[in-house]
Amino acid sequence: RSLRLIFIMALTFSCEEKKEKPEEEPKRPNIVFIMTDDHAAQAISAYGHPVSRLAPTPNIDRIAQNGAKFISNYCTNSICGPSRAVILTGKHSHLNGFRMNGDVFDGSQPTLPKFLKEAGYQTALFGKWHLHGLPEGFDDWHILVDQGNYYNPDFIRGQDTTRIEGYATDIVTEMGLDWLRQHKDDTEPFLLMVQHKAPHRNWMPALRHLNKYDDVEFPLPDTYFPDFEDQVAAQQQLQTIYRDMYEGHDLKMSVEKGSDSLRHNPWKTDFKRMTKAQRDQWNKAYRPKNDAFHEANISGKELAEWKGQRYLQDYLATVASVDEGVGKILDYLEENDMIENTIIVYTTDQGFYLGEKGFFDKRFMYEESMAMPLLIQYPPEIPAGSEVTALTQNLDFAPTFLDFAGASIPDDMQGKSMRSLLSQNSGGEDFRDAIYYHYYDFPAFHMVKRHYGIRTHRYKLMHFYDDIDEWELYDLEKDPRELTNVYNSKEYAKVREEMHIALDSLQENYEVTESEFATTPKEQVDRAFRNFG
Ligand code: SGN
Ligand code: CA
Repeated sequence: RSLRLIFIMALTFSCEEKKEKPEEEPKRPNIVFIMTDDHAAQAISAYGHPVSRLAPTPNIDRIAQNGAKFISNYCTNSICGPSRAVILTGKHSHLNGFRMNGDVFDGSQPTLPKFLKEAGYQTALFGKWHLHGLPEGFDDWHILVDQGNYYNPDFIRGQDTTRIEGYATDIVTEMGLDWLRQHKDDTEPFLLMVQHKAPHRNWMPALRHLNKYDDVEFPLPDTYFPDFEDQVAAQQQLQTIYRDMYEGHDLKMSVEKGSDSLRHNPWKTDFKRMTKAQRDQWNKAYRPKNDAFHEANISGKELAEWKGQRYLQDYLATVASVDEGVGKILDYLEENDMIENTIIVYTTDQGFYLGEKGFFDKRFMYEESMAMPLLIQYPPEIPAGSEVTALTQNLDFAPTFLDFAGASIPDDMQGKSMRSLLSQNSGGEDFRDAIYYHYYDFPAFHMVKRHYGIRTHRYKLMHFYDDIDEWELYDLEKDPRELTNVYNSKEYAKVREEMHIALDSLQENYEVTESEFATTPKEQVDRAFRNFG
């Protein structure tokens, strides 16, 4: 009998212990991180740009309505791999070692997923990786090969590469949902990264969206035909829509009326990999609009504007499937009671041009490409509909997630946790005075010169170097579109001096050394062999 009593007491004790335990442990939220590739803020209706009003993103906007919209979030280096490496490490490119696409990410270094794993999180990643080498620190992953393809993309998992039939955005969304279904009842919190190819070049919409915006006329920016006075690097870039886009590959223009053969299409694989049924449906949708173009017989300015329209129609149609995918993930989390304990993030690897300055692509430290849309919801801590005006960067993502997870933030991470900004809903003007930027990938596609610089709430100072030596200074309050370089204006002499001092001190704080500005022998060799397309 006494044995039985001891047994019952022990049982009661252990039950009590079990009952009490969850209350003692701080609740650690799940993190669902959805990141696209090249999604301009101008194409997210929560940001209110006229283009996005004609192509709204109601599901992405739900995150802004439920939580916070960042108004001044920027990347440190506006290009895919580098931005992803900054997100994973919380360190600028010169310290994480991935300065330009084509570098290989040192996967042995400490990263966000590794720290979260140590803290007891499950970690998973699906979709675009683009850091060359395989993901480390994830329990489960399935990545697109290199840039990924829109149709029937190849995915790597472990040692295997498999082609999956379908549309990349839908496949990646489904992988994320599948993972959620399998793990929704697990007791450990998780980090799930869902990373899309869309809306990256060459902007191929899903079959269901091939004609989505045919009847919409999007406003082209009033800087569509710029003169680039005192902007030497901008004069020399190769990312102008009506001059540098490939008429076949990018703009899907046919060689002549009645034909489905594409004009200049150097990378055949994007279309060749489609099944016959997909290609037939594609041609059926594009043939009439291409024929109408040939009939119109336009040239000059009119042709340049037509190209801008075709670009926006396709680009925004690829965004449509992203928005649908975000909606599915949000619905799933809502229906399964996971909203209260999940931080949901929507962002993209960098900003993008939708015709501003005549551009597509990114790379420049100018606003459109440096800005990174960022929306975060987490109802227990973030008031619905907040706006954060603090100067934040992708550098801050890892520290923020670690903070929410209750894990310690390593001293050598260069970003700051944004958690206090989110919970206070105070805007956070004093979070940071200035941010640092450095783009290295020259010569390369689009030929944007190497440059670095500083942005404060009001001013931006940039230095283009390597094969040129040009400084630019902008007063963003008076000139938000960065059309007038005031670097040599007397009126701004004092600002210029202060910005130089601030830049020097920022570089010192971020441990930027002289070697950052040199061309390495490897790059010199690359220059000789690179194919600029
Ligand atoms: C590809 C694109 C470029 C783009 C780079 C980098 N050409 O090379 O236009 O700038 O990727 O993009 S493509 O026609 O082959 O798509 S990034 O998002 O990966 O940085
Ligand atoms: Ca990108």
